[in-house]
Amino acid sequence: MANETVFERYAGNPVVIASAVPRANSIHNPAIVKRGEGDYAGVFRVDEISMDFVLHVGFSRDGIHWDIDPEPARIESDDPDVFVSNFSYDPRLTLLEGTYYLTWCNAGPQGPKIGLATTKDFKTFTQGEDLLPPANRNCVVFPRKINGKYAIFHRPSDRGHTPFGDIFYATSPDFVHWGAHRFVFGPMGGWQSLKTGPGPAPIETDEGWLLIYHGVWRSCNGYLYYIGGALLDLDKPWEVLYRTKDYLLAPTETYERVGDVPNVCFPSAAVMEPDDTLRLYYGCADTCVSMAEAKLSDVVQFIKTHSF
Ligand code: BMA
Repeated sequence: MANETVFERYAGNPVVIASAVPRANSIHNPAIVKRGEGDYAGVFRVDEISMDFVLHVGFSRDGIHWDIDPEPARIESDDPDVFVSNFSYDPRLTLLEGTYYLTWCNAGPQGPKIGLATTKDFKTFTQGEDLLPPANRNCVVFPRKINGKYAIFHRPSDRGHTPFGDIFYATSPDFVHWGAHRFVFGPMGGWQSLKTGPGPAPIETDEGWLLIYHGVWRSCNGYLYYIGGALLDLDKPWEVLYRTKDYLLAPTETYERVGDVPNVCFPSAAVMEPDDTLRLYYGCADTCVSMAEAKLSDVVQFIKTHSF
């Protein structure tokens, strides 16, 4: 297949399409975790036939065939001032200290902001205060504390189709107060020359934190979304060790090129499988969900040998 270097697309892509949910116009950009053999759970972005953006939970035994709840996820708070917006999109999930942390873009009239909820069973989610105020569109939680603090990558933005995108690192002692923001990296030449943003939860490797991210190139016809990877220092994750100059995946298949927003590969979930296999889930053309696999060691090696 065109442009495959390390990741090999699943031959049955796309794995989830809009017909999985009665009210869906499209389903894409999912957060997915593997809870054990034969037990996958996810939170999917569903753009409804009203074009409200809502989150739906799904379950799967093989990570390929999914049952998506026809009703939106039950994300609840005792505080009426803490609520899920009807413009909720791009969830990310991280298992941290035995609890799943869900972050998503909980956009409001003041712009995109980062929502936060936790769950242990994916049946109900307890919503907390928004993790970050406007304008911020991407946030993912690290799977462990770093130097005694909780840690995130996030991506400040504007209210619109943000023509910039730099990834920042921040920490918190209590998951409430976030600070010590450090610039990690931003746009560089080629396919990532307009903006960048963090994808799935960082994966700890011997060579540093693996961050799979999206990079955007602006052509005369609009934005194109690509998938890249970076290795970041384990103790100082704002320090970039290596970062792909060549992309890991680009929109070339019909289901990546054609849809509500054409030419989009948007990485949002990564699952480790037996035999060092990394399974990457990504949204395609803001319309459906696809999957690609690679050996984790090959991804790390590719990033090291195809870096700036
Ligand atoms: C980004 C996000 C994603 C989307 C992408 C392409 O800004 O909104 O949800 O997949 O644009 O439209």
